[in-house]
Amino acid sequence: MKTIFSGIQPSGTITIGNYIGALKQFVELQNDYHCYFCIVDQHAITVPQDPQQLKQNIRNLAALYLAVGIDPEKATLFIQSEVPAHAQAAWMLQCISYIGELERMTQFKDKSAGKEAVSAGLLTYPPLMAADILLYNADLVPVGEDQKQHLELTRDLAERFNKKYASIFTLPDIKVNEVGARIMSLQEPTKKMSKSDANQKAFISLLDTPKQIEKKIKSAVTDSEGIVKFDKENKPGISNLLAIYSIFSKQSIEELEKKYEGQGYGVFKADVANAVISELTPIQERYQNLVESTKLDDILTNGAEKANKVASAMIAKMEKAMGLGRH
Ligand code: ATP
Ligand code: LTN
Repeated sequence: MKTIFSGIQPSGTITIGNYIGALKQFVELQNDYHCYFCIVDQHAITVPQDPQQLKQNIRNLAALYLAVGIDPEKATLFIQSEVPAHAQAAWMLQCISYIGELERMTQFKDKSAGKEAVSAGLLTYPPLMAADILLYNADLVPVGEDQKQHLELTRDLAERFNKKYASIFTLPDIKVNEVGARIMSLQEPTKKMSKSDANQKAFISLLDTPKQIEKKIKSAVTDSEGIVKFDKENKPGISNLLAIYSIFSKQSIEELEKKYEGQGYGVFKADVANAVISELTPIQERYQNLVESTKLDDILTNGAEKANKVASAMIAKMEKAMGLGRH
């Protein structure tokens, strides 16, 4: 059976972008692959986090993974910082990464732009991500489109290591969904929806109430044409809502375009909101039952134990290959 690894940062409450681009695929994939799903808290601290809030976000994210349908009997769910091998491997991979290639990453450029103090961790984020994936010899990494560049770098680092030291890493392939690989901000539909956006109106979180969802979709930026049609270039706002609606209602974009022919944006937006609400309500109910439970702790402890076994064996191989210690 092939192996999958993917991670989500506990840098806020996950959005419908994370859900559509990542989580929803995870649930389907867990039946056919050996899966590792990670709460990448060490990635989250590459930008400032409030410690109390971070702790809560980690727990919430774990509960949400389960609430959307990740089954701990099938997949290994764990917290990155509870498996020290990630930081150990990241250091070794940093030492074969070039500053130039890290500086070229668009996520680094976006997140550091205009900031006075940029952490070194923001620059060395990709070798940590490569470590996550390579430690488990993952064959496939399901992510949103924004992670393509990081995946390419992961393959480059794996190849470099394999050539220079010993051929121990599997080169992972990226898996991006066709529709919904990039859900856009509701306020600036040319920018990706992001859970850490300062503007709360830009995203819908998985824990938003029906009222909040209705309001956010109602105030989503569109255009003045009044025609419900998919045209990413000229109608990014409506196209984004169509993509969201299509996924939540399981109707094709063409079907939806037909359905709303001759109608304004008001009815369309109300229906988009309803489709989102009806998918999120049962998830939120399951989440409420899990978030404060000891069952959640047991699942995470068990997950970390399983991940530790696999990852520490790979660390031994990496250290041996590089000549570290007394292996
Ligand atoms: P942050 O705002 O803290 O940078 P984020 O919301 O961009 O976080 P991540 O935790 O970095 O999300 O990503 C988790 C997963 O969700 C990744 O696979 C990523 O590609 C996917 N993802 C993130 N945003 C979107 C989006 N707008 N559309 C589709 N997929 C997305
Ligand atoms: N960098 C990713 C999150 C992430 C990840 C991973 C995804 C960290 N490690 C390993 C897939 C595999 C992001 O910002 N979305």
